[in-house]
Amino acid sequence: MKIKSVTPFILHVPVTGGQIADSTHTVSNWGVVGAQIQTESGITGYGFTGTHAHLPSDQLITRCIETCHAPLLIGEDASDINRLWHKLARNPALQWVGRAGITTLAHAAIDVALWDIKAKAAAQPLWKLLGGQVRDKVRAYNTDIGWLSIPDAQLVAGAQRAVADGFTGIKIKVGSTVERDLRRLALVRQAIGPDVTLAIDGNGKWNLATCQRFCRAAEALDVYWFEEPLWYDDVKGHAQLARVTSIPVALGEQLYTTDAFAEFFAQQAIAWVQPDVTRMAGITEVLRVCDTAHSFRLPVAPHAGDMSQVHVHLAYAHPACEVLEYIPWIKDCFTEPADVVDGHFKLPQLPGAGTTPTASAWEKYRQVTA
Ligand code: 0YR
Ligand code: MG
Repeated sequence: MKIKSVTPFILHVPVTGGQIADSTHTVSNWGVVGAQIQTESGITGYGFTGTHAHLPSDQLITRCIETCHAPLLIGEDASDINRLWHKLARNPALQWVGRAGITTLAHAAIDVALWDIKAKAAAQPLWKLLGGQVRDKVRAYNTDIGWLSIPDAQLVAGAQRAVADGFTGIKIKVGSTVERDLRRLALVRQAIGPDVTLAIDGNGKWNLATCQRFCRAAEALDVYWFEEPLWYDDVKGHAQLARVTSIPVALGEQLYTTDAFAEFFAQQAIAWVQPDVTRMAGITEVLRVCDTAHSFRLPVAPHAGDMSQVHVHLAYAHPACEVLEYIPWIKDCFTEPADVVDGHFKLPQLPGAGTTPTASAWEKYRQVTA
């Protein structure tokens, strides 16, 4: 399966309601920025990272794919995923300028595309190649009802609608003011009752003192996890917060490497582990984090930079993955959307990694890559 071509692409897909915000980001489109890899045997694979659809930085990623990664891949055997992972990650010139950031996001797209090719060549959905199904169902939790930009009444209505639709888990954003966020959390808990898991996500906005104050009051509301309470890289802060609150600390969506996760494990600063195949260098690197999490008996809840198109395969196959994020922005752009029925993700059936775009999405959302 010789690699014949590596072609970058960018799709910008509108989010629900035209615009959403968390504590640090305002987003109108989701960026699907990736690589199409063609083999001489005729199989085409797709992989992508997830961005805020900021075209200039998206084009840094596609340029890295086109001018730095493609020359390292052309002529190689696409099925040599482990060797090619190291060839890209340990390339002396690229690790000098990268190791995290643009080069890793580009690498994520490449690694996922190679897994897509491998699964298509085997005529199997990716989860079968990852060892097969370990659970009957993957529970979904809904993030799309909980943005910070949604007014209180609409937030409550959205949470109730999600529960009526069958979701047994939701997540709402925090990180505005302690008073506003506590009010909203209490309103939602009251509206959904005690049986639905309710997580919160601060997107790294607050400091330790604010988190401690918030947690003291929030503990009574049965919070499933507090995601990214503090700045992403602050290991000792998360460790300190974890020691003083009973609310489990979740993080990982902004971490690029196994080494970054290793520090959080070592300091017992993490209770829910949230790697992302679009942030780390693909499935290959995320599997390492999932295995390590499992060795500490910590649950994994992958972050959906891919809007769960790829992670649904991982979650069906890996014993550590207990629950998976649902945000429906881009699912209809793919030949097999990551759909949720009765609060659980459907088991993918088509060969591949769930990353093949439809012809209409390709036509409608395509942006120039340079
Ligand atoms: C907006 N999920 C997240 C949105 C999401 C972000 O940037 O994508 O809130 O990535 O934190 O858990
Ligand atoms: Mg998050």
